[in-house]
Amino acid sequence: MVKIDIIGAPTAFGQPKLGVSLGPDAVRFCGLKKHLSELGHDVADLGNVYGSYRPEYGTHDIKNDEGLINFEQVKDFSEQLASTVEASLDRNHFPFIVGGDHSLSIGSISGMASKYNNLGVLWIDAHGDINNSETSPSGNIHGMPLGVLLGEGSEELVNIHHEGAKLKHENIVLIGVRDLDSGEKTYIKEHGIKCYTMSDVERLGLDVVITKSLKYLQDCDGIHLSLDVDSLDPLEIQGTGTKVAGGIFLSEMLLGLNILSKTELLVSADLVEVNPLLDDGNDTAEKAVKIAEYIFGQSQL
Ligand code: 6HN
Ligand code: MN
Ligand code: MN
Ligand code: MN
Repeated sequence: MVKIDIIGAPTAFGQPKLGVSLGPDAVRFCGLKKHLSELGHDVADLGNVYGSYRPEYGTHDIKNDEGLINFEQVKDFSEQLASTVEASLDRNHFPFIVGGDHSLSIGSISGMASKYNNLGVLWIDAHGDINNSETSPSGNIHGMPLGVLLGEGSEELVNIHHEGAKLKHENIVLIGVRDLDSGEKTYIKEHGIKCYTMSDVERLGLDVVITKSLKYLQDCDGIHLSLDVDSLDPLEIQGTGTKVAGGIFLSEMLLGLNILSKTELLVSADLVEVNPLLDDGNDTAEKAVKIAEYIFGQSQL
């Protein structure tokens, strides 16, 4: 039994498309709390975290002098979310953050890093999200959370919640990537970051990739999962803002998560980039709930 805190993170400031801030409620409407409770967990829904800026009033034309879009909004939201996540850890609960765009991981992982000095991260995503103000082709901060958490780029973002980098290069595993920017490729190679591309997932199977990743991260003091739904194949997932062909199918994802759910090291998770305004009905949120169930131990038997 896990004491799960569902934390809604309805931020949209990290990217340009309307609707991703509705993700947390779309997932709630599919019965997230009920389904996780039925697995025998003690589940609380803490509601949504809001910063000082309401997501529905987001504009997408404010760049700071480093070229970062909605910098103040992202910084402010990240501080709020980090504090909420840290408070959840103070109660010995499992923070489960539902987004919202992927810039939210700056906040969630900064909160985690206040208690974990050697946190491991599994980043399941079509993208690397490891840009910084210099390498980003877009200025969208949802493409930069890992860069920020590794101490790169904007100092003010790097110093959110506590000063300095929150993660070590050797404690990160990227899984399912198939759309890396050239600066990201260089960075990953230069720092020797562990990376299972989509081709690796196809060759080995996600269950094997997860098994190898857990072995690789075995000396960490905890593992955080950050799962971007655009890691899944767009044939199955419509409701997300940056779709890339040739992704993971849901059945394969569930197989991998089944392995992950068995490790005691898993201490927190983000489920991000559900955008109901781009969806076919509320299908992506339905699938997100299925994914959540498997993170928390659901199995087919
Ligand atoms: N995501 N690499 C592109 C960029 O703008 O930096 C896309 C990022 C997508 C981010 O999906 O969370
Ligand atoms: Mn409790
Ligand atoms: Mn992402
Ligand atoms: Mn992505």
